[in-house]
Amino acid sequence: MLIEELEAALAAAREGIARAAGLDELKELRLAYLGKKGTITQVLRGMGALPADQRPEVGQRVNEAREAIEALLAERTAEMEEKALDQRLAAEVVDVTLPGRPAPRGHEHPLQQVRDRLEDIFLGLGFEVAEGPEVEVDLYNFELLNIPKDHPARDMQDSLFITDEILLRTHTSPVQVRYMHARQEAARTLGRDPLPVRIIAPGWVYRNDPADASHSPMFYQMEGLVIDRGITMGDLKGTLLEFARRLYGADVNIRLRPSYFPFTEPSAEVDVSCAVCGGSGCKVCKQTGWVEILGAGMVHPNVLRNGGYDPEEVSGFAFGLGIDRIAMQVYGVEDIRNFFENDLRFLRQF
Ligand code: FA5
Repeated sequence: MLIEELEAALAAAREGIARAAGLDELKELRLAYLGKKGTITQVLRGMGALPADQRPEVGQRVNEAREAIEALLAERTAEMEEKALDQRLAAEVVDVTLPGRPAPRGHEHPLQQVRDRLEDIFLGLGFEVAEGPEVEVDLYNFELLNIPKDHPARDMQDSLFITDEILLRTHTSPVQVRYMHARQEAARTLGRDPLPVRIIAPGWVYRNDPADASHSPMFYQMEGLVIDRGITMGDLKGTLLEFARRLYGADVNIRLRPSYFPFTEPSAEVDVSCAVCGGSGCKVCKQTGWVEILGAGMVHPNVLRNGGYDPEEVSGFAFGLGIDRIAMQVYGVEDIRNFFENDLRFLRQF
């Protein structure tokens, strides 16, 4: 009796599996025959009522039936999965002959481009790049640069203070003494030679300057610092002339006008002959033939001392240029604010 039931169940399972239309249906069939309450399982349960001598045969038949159903299920499952994959492959076919969709490519901001160019020039002259923090302490931004608290020279740089002692750096000059300290430390602990110093330090600086055509409260500066034995003003002028020629062309000239910075003595403003009119006078140079590009001078003995160098033994020069102002000249941009307004019509020109 049980054997007949088993044969019938197996035949029904075969037919059901052969006719199943999808993977879900196969799952249901598995439950219906092999699940806890499935037909085959029921047959197995009914075996307890059989005489002991019939049990082995029926047991074997049940196992065979179960294996047969398992095999059929596995076969159809594989078949259906393969078919589904084929369908997906056919539907998702990639036509490699289609022309690609071009991804729009951006480019570096004009200020970054000019910064890179300036760095390249100075690296070519044997300088290294150094960096310092944009949030700076009063000590490095002013005091160690020979600008004590309450010194009137602080009025030259309207500053954005965070606390009484912490501010947004107003220039890249704090990197001068930071770098000197780092070199002296390396000399002490690693036995490195603290000379020569030959660095540039580009980066953002901040001032409480209202924005106008030539001023921005946030702008880019690049510091230069050279210290060695026997460095003179001639080295300063030669370096800056070479820099100006590599940037603007072989026929430009520079001139130094006496000026004042607390951290250099003597100090100078450096002008370059106008690259636009060649020095004859135009709108860019305000009819003077010259354009101011940076401040510079011989490092003040107090600053050398603050950095751990002996002014009796070594000397140095330093300069600080406004990258934004140079970018304005290089590209003929008349308003510095254009660089910060993120107008793509402007930025795409560079
Ligand atoms: C300084 O900041 C000195 N630290 C430069 C220096 C370094 C002198 C080393 C000697 C030795 P000054 O305040 O002039 O100097 O600024 C330097 C340059 O920054 C200016 O020539 C100008 O190009 C640029 N600059 C100053 N203020 C602004 C501003 N608000 N917006 C854009 N550029 C500015």
